[in-house]
Amino acid sequence: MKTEFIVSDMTCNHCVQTITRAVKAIAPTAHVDADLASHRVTIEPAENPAALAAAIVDAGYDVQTA
Ligand SMILES: [Cu+2]
Repeated sequence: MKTEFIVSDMTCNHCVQTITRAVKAIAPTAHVDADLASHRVTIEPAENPAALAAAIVDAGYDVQTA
């Protein structure tokens, strides 16, 4: 299963790295695609989307379900 979030305050490559690291911390084998232009973060597979969203929030970002 794939999940997509909109992270509107993901504005630079540092944000991308921080968010990718936060996701990988709880889903080490997931593929994370973070697109700055659309602010869209795609995670696949995403077995626990709520936990992934919480990890991104904990990293300091605002998460909306895409
Ligand atoms: Cu940034």
